[in-house]
Amino acid sequence: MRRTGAQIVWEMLEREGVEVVFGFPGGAIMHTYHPLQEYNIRHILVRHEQGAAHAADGYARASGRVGVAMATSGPGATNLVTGIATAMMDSSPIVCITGQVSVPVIGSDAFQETDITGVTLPITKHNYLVTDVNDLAYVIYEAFYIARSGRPGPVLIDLPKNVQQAETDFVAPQEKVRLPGYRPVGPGDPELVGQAANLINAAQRPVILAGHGVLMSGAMEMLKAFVEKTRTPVALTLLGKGGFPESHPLALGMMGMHGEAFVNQAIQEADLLLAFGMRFDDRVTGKLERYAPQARKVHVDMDAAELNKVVPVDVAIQGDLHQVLEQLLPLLEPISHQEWLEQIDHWQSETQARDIVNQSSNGHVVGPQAVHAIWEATGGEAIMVTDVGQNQMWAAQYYHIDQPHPLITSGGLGTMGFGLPAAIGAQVARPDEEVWAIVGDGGFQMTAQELGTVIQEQLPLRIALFNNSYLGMVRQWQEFFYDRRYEATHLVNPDFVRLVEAYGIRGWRVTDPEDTRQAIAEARSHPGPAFIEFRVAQAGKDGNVYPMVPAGAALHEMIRRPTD
Ligand SMILES: Cc1ncc(C[n+]2csc(CCOP(=O)(O)OP(=O)(O)O)c2C)c(N)n1
Repeated sequence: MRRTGAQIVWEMLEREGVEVVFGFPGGAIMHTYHPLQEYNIRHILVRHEQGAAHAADGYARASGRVGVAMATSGPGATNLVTGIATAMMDSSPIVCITGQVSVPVIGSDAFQETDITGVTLPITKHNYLVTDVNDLAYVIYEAFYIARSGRPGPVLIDLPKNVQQAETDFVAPQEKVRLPGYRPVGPGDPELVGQAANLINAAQRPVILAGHGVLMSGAMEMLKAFVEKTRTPVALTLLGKGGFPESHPLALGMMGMHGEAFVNQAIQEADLLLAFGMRFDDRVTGKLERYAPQARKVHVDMDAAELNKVVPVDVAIQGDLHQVLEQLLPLLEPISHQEWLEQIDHWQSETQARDIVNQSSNGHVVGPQAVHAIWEATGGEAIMVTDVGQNQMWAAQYYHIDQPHPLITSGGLGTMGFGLPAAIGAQVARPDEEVWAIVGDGGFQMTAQELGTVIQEQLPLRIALFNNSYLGMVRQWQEFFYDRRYEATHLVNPDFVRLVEAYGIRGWRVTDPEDTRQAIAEARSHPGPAFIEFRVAQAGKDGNVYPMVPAGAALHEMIRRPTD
């Protein structure tokens, strides 16, 4: 079979089961676009390549499959960079295909030439510059394998124009991928698993720290079995949400900088931390020197580079979490931990008394109350995507997830502008599910052009914009830690409802908290895309994210929510 490089791209994507590519064309990738009509792959034209990378990422997180983004050389490729870095930090499997100038002119500053493999070297799991069309099929095959296996991540394939044009005999790769030094892990070392079991059986005050790895390794049921046998409470990281049902009596909720105080307190007082598929990000540890000082620590992660990286542990097990839990379970003795759980309940009741959802709103629309209303209306069953900032933290705190699907949010990189395009990807991946994006007025304006994509693809997305006319999270830090100097955080905004209406999207504006439920109900029953602008409180008790661990403080030294 004679095929051009361009045809091989689509042949191989079809073979990898790719149904959709998010992209934006240009000179150096036009040859690849040309034969697209001959293949059974949907192309979604975004408005900016950053949107393509985030959409591929959102697609990957919502589907568990590899997301694909395509862009031209130079500015097209560099526009992908933020999305690639976002996917890298959150271990999201995407493959990005970029056009490149022809091989003979590489290095000559040809028109729209950027060394994108050089640029993305530290933010991809792997990348390729393909200089020979005979290598192309295997490179794509290997790229998908690398993206989805082991600890997933982004892979970039840079494809010079003459390689797209060149012809060769196409043979689909059949052999197993073999990469020296790259071995996605299986079970843990039985000796270490035994040591972990001894610590677990001896613990009086254990806490599980459940991270993204629980979902990624499909260990949700195993974790539940572990928790129920050992009556060990579970704290979740931001990306761990969905790995353990939040309505479970042993679910504590989110830990860390904006975790509830009782959760952080439990971690600080624990005598054993079981870190399952998480990486001790500084947002979850607070000051390291004073992190969980009495606790022995067991860490299970598939990536050896995470073990003993920031928190030295007593037992470090490299392995696939699902398999390690399977090994551990028969070694564990049933325990009730009655006293410990009662202690945590006591701390929790004090937190509940401060919960904003139970407080009067003083006439403001209050972010957490709006999230709570969306959670109630959807039964927590919608796929929730967030942007970054206060909106993100309120969504994490108040949108409880019981199903094994993630909160789709930029955790590691904290990328403003992620929300809308990632929600597009999630909606494309799950066309029959209700998908919500919660965004702030700042981050929304970083990628708002993707409203055009929403309309062109007629995606029934629900967007909740929390408008506080500020870069809210930064304004909050200025209020708490920078003498209330509100430098460079006030935003003069457009009329957002008119903006979305200009795109042909139905919009609602909520200024009175009494209208919250009605607007959500109307937006949910609207057949096409729907947008609600909530004019939320700008500051103070109703406008800040509580509780909060100040940067540099220990995890339990939280700024607590003021009470009425
Ligand atoms: C691309 C990018 N630039 C800057 C920041 C720093 N930052 C974090 S939160 C935030 C404010 C976000 O404001 P907004 O989108 O209005 O959301 P809010 O916090 O008000 O909910 C900023 C500027 C970031 N995370 N990402």
